[in-house]
Amino acid sequence: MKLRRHLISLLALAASVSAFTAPAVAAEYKAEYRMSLVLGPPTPWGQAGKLWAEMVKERTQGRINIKLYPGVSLIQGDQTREFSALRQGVIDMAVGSTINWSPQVKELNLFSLPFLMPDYAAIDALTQGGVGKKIFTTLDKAGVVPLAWGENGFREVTNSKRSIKSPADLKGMKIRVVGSPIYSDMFSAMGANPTQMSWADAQPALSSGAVDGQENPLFLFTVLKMQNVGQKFLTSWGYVADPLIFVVNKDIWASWTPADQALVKQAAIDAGKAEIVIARKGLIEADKPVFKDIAAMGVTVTTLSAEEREAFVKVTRPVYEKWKNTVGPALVKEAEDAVASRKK
Ligand code: X2X
Repeated sequence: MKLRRHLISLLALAASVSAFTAPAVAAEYKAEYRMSLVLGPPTPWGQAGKLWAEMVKERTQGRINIKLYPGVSLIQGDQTREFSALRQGVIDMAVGSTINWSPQVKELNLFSLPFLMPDYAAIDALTQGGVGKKIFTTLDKAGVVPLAWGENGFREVTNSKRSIKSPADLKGMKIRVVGSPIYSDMFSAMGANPTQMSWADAQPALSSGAVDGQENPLFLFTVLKMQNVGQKFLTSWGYVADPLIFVVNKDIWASWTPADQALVKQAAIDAGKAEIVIARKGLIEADKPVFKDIAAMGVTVTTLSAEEREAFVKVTRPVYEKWKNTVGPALVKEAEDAVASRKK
């Protein structure tokens, strides 16, 4: 009897020791992790996700398998809910646009301040410097683990009606804008008639003519052949550029060993760098072949002179001032200084 009791308590001890040590030895890994993306692999954004997933699988020797969910399909296409879904664990990881997460993380509106970033060097000065670090601290506090930067790109405006050279040309034009309110403010300030909708809803709205125009990086124009849905006019104005951010849900991150965390982070950094090169291809060369390709599709391409551009800067300035307070004046000042002293 005594021996039996002794044996039972020994067994209980063994069980509790193994329960205690088990997570450290082999954390609970899921068979598959779910990565959310708005755009799929034909686009640079989709490539960012694909490259990250492939590098992670290879470098963790298959311990971490990631499936891509483009079209934000885990949240039925409602891209402005992506950040909340990430925090809640509906999504395990994402390569997401600062625009779509701005409703939850107000500092991310920084990248949507009109005409803050005049060129690619300006984007880099923000994402690769102190501003980028502050944004990552903010994201960490907001409940996700930020790992690396990628790029959606400069957003250019296209439409089915006429060439846009001045704000007057936009007057009354129905423009699809993303679900982040600063975009409605900007297009209203320019005299257009902005309509907020998800990217999923934007495509049929363009085809049916329910909206006259849209704004997005040019690779999307080419991939979707937007000239076939009536988008005959393109203006290159570079008013905003949206970076992408590679993130992981906090609980998922904590479930991985430190060695795997390091592999996932380095893979995100490497995939981000590679994707930024892809996103800029055809746009940074002196002859900008992407514009030529689009013109060859029968689209009228307008490039603004410095004075023409200035007219857009001027009408959107009140929007900049209003949103500067939402983003935080100190962060905006730091960003303006970083842009002013950028290496060109
Ligand atoms: O909805 C858009 O315009 C897109 C695809 O660029 C974003 O997700 C921000």
